[in-house]
Amino acid sequence: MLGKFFQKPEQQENERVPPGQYLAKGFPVLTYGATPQINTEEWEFKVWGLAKPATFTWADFMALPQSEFTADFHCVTRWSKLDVKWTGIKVTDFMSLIEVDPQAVHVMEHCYGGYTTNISMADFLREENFFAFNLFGEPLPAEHGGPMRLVVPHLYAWKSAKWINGLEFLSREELGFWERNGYHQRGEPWAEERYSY
Ligand SMILES: Nc1nc2c(c(=O)[nH]1)N[C@H]1C(S)=C(S)[C@@H](COP(=O)(O)O)O[C@H]1N2
Ligand SMILES: [Mo]
Repeated sequence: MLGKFFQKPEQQENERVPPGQYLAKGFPVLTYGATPQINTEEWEFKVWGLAKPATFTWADFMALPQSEFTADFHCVTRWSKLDVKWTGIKVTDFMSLIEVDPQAVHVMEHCYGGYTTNISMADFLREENFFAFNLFGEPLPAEHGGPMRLVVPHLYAWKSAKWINGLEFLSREELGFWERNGYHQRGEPWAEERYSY
């Protein structure tokens, strides 16, 4: 694991690196399948299921408050990257635009390209979650999920859907792509919730 692509955390970084993780040099790209190429003019974002169906454009998102975020990023394949700098829109600000049925307890994140991942409402609605469109001051590159991705810092990064284009609100938990293929339903890195078996 160590060598060209990984390094042992420095002492002061140690307490920020969850068990079983190594620091990546650079920012690896982890994608299952091809990278969708979506421009902001054609980009659309939908909500459905236990929510009033609605469609949003890039301009609708850009009209929401924007902030800078610094967050640590933990991939279940054992690399972590500390202090990733993003610009984005808080999930809680976006949620003020939509009407969700109080019966909704889970959310399926949908993406261009067909990737899905599930998250509980409680994990989704956390203050620190955001939709990101800039990475280190540049427009988010397509391979990292541009033009827009979700970032959920407190869970393994497979929950941070790249090319996100929809939220399906659910009355019960359903499993997304990796969760159906053996990954943990929740994926909390400090508890090493890697696999469901
Ligand atoms: N749409 C989509 N989102 C995705 C993935 C993917 O394959 N497709 N991979 C996930 C995984 S496993 C990780 S670790 C992170 C990687 O993000 P990065 O490529 O920007 O490092 O994106 C997550 N989001
Ligand atoms: Mo990952």
